[in-house]
Amino acid sequence: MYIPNNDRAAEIPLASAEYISFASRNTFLGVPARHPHDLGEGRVVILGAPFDWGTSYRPGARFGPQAIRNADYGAMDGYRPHLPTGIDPLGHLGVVDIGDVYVVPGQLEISIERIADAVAMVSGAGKVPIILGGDHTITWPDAWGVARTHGFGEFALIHFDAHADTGYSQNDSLAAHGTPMRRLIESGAVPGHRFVQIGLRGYWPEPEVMEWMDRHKMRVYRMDRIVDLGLDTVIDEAVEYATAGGAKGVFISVDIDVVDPGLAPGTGTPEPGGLGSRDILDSVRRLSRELNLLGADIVEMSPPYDGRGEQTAYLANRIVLELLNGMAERE
Ligand SMILES: [Mn+2]
Repeated sequence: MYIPNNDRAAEIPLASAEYISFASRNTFLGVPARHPHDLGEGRVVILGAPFDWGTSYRPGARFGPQAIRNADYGAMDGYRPHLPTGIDPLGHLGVVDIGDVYVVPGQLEISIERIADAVAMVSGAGKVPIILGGDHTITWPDAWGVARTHGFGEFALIHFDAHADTGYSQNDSLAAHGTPMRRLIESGAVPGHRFVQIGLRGYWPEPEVMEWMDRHKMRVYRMDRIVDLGLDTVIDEAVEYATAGGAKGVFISVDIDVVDPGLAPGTGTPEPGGLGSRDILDSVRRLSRELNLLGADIVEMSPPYDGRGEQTAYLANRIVLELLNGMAERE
């Protein structure tokens, strides 16, 4: 285990741009800033994990948290009344933002532990953590951190992605953006039978890995199956599956590459033929309305590859808002 040669840094699980140059400099749409040891009365805490050293191809997701927080044309006033419901989910849920985890560039293990500690701190305080990534490696510490509070094997994980992310290793590393779901299953944090994956397509992983997933009873909805069944039916089944066997709640992980790269090009491993923007927004809102959301992350948003209109950052921002709207409607 790497210990940084800096006692002050080692004590700080969270940090602003004071410590890492690519950390966010403001809060999500201007919601109140809080400190992890003083989270206040609200139900939801936003935090960033500007980590992209688990990436196998195009990097850049370290700039995701800042881009997602800022992608909006409105005032940074922490107030966003939703047209369909009239609810301002930011105010209704008392959403606050504690900034970005002090991840250490190039250091996988210490960064992962710090992310897990920060998420566990939020979860342990009875709040719902929403983590802005970062590459998909972070879902390992994100869901692991939630499991430290809510119990190993006690909740479902609904995973939107073009890729399964169940590889054993990538470039001989167990921690990488193609392996987090395998780590969660192996550790017992989220057993295979509590996984629902939506949107898989393309040319990875190989058949042996798909067989491993089958053996672990993961529920997988590939894009071709979604086209056959219709997305509404898939979400109906996901809700049913996620509550089966007494699961306490759900963690939702959205890899932005589940959306077609024509609509969301700002990502590291684009795979054509994905969901539409409307599809993902409606799906996450429905899931957080119908299920007990214990945590969520939005990952793989890579600003250097985004379009001139910053459409991927805008979409990621709205995915967070729709998740929050669903939660607010549920109450
Ligand atoms: Mn992924």
